[in-house]
Amino acid sequence: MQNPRNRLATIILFAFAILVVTQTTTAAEKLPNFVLIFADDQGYQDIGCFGSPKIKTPNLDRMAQEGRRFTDFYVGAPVCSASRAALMTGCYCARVSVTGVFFPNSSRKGLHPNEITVAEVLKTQGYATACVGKWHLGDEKPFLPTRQGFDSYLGIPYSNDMSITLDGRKGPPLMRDEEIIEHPADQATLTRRYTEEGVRFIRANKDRPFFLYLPHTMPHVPLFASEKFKDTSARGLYGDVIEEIDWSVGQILGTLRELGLTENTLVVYTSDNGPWLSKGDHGGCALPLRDGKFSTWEGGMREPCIMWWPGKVPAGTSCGEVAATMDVLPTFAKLAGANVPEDRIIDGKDISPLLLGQDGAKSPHETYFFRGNAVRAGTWKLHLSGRDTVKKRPDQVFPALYDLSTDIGEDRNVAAENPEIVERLTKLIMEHREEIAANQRPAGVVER
Ligand SMILES: [Ca+2]
Repeated sequence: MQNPRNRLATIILFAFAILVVTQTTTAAEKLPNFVLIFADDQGYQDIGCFGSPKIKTPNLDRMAQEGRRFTDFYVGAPVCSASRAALMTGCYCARVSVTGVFFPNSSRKGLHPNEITVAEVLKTQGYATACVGKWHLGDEKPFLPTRQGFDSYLGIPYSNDMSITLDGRKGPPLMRDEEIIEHPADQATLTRRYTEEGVRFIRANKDRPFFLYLPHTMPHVPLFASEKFKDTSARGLYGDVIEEIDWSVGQILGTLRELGLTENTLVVYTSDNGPWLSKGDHGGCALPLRDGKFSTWEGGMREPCIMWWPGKVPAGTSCGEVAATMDVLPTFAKLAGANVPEDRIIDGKDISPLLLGQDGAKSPHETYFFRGNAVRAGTWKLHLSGRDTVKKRPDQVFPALYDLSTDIGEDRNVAAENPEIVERLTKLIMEHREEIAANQRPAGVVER
């Protein structure tokens, strides 16, 4: 028999233990899920609620009605690999020395395995993680998603116009984890199969925090739509492809609704870079922005973006503050209670005040740099150089200054009228170049 004092102590200890267990469980239950849907080469205008005159996107439009559109949302580069490096690491792509595009079997390069991806950050909080779609941060084994924080992978590891030859057959491979399971990949079924894989992952992990990264292979050329969507859009095959991705978004959000996960899941939709304009009808549209993929004009790096989290992200709103894909890592970390790496420079910032619609929330970026040759500061954008990929402008001179608040199409160069602003922004670009050069980390290289 315990004496009364010991019994009281035992009871208090027991009650305290229950409290601790309960609080820990509650905290674990409250960790939000993340779904990041990343299209490939989709233009600023290629969603109904971003102004597409012909492409029908009822699911993305509903996502925007129930969530928040970001109108001034940027990617890290106007090409695939570099853009993905910024998204995954929370850094300017030059910081991690991934500024171009990786090719299979030739470059032997990839995002350095020592880089800490958003998936690795979330793993520290016990998240289930999956990458479904196009990786494009290196196809050698040490660079694959399974080596960068993702529990599983299904997809083509690079662009769908890149090819390898196996047993005399050419084309891109479909991989599961680290093995090729289909070659060449049956591209007309990819969007559907990625969607099914994503839905399966959400269902399997509905009772624990999860991160689904869904970087679609489409609408990068060559375009493929399934039989159900082929020849259905008023915008031709490109429209078919986007409308199938829109269907996919509907499947993902519908699954979250069905499982009762809507109030605990942040879904982000955007694209890796602007439209490939030289592909004509098979490319997208970035209007009213200037130019597209490969360029640092707005059309190359400003993307349509929708964030959705019913009850948290204010419904039916839009945000015109500057935000970027490199903000994803610090923002997800903040919302998941995870630490942002402190042993290295991370350029991205926590934009949760913007997505949660906090009163008076402002962009954390006083400056945003475009490949080290342009900068946006407030509504000013200065280019020290640049090129147009389709509509050539022989009269273009540099430095070129635009006020995006009145000239979103970067059409009227007002550098001559604003020498002090040109001088100030030029200095910022120079300082940025020097800072990156002094604090650059290497890409990964496989020795053979
Ligand atoms: Ca791309």
